[in-house]
Amino acid sequence: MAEFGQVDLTSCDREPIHIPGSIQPHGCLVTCTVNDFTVLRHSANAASMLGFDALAVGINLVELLGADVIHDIRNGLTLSVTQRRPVFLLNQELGPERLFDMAVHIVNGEVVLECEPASATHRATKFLTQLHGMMDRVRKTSDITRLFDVVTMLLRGLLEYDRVMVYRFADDWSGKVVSEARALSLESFLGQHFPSADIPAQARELYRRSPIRMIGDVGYKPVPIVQGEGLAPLDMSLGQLRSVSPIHCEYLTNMGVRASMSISIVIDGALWGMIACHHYAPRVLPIAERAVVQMFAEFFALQIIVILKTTRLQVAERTHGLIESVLRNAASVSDMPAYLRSQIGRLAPLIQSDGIAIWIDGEWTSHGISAPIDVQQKFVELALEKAGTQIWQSDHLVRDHPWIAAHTAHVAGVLIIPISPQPENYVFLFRREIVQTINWGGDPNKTYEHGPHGPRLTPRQSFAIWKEQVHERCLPWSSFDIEAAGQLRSALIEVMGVYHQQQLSERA
Ligand code: BLA
Repeated sequence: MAEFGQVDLTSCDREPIHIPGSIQPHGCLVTCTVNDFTVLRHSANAASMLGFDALAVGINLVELLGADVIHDIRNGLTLSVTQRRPVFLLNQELGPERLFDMAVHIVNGEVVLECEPASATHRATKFLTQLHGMMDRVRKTSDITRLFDVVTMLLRGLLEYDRVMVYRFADDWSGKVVSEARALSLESFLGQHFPSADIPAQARELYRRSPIRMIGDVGYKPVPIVQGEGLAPLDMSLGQLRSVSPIHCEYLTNMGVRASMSISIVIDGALWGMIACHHYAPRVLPIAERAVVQMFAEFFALQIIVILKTTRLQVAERTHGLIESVLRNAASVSDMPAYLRSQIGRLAPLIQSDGIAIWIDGEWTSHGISAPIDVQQKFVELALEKAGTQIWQSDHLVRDHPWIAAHTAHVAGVLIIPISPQPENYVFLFRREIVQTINWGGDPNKTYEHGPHGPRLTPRQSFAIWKEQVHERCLPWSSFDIEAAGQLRSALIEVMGVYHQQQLSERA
């Protein structure tokens, strides 16, 4: 594995961001043994920030912190172990007039205490009083796009970051800004796509496990961790103060951003997306406020699940209704192939596409974009070879069948649905190339500064890379699309089966 802070643009995904060996300077860190609280390591700023000159590796923390604080920490640890995440202990008095918020967790049998200077009158109470109202708004919103907008608007109002976005991952781990609330003076990133490399695989895995992270000031000077001989580097995956990849700091700096915070949205155990916040001046949100935001994000994720489940049912019902209405009179139809050909325009809205074709009894009928005659035959061969009696899809025909792709430049992807019990009749759905419709939506005149890694680390360059990666591909066929295709397949196989039976008995 590479060393933290030592990677370049081609090896970002090998940077061990969980063991940076340093922290951000808006707090300090002390680790100790579970049994007797002997100090194992501490950040270089801990003694001065906490006001304990005697703090050093090997000393006992109980004497420094006092029985009351240790009691709270022990209670916190029990919760941390059962919940598998840090527990926040607010307003701990660690010395005369030294008030701290503390995050406590255990990693590899070691207690990690992270302390951030606190004030007695923080805004967490305001946050908590607003939380209920915010949750009500979320609960009442049943449209997913509207939900994203409600969430970015509410969070920007609450947190006072300059920009709050909902960033949603696609199947290939590229991402799209699906909602944004921002200061009017900023250029918009709404609707913009970014390549998977911008949040590399190990960062995504870390974010799946650890729900929130904050960078107080991208220009910070990391504070090293001092530790006893022979200790492995501290795993800071669940840490609050973890030092952040310098490459990412450079990215933010190039954008003019000074502080950021992002919260994971995890659905069914997988990272679905993030709420990403930017501020154009340094900004540290106190632990208590981060805890409230984290709770709100969990509630947001639950509402997404509710909406996705409802949508799935609605799509299935709508598909069922549409197929029903097309096939209602099918029983009395004497020429089923001719009937289905005549209904092609009504089948088209079933699944979002740019064109549909039906190949039935050796005849091709289409609606919207389609293929020239010589290519039609190739599509049928492709269907026989790849689909048979199953649904088959490609969002990248150039890769999966270069000859077809070369001869139908406007078709980038296809969904093939068998519609008879024997593999011979098919519905084809076609989609155009995705980038044909998407352009950079940010300020076209905006020029970005860049640091040692050059211009790659800017949103506009990211977008250009994403565009290159999806070149010649269509919008991927979603699980909803495949389910709808399955419903159509079952319904048509049934009517075509009956039709073929009738034909056989007529011939007999
Ligand atoms: C982390 N990259 C991140 C994070 C975001 C992004 C949101 C989470 C950290 C945070 O909260 O700030 C990406 N942020 C974006 C994008 C937008 C945005 C796309 O606002 C669009 C508007 N980053 C790169 C490249 C590399 C890279 C090219 O762009 C490496 C080759 C690395 N990004 C990178 C790393 C992290 C990261 C290593 C993890 C940072 C950490 O947590 O230590």
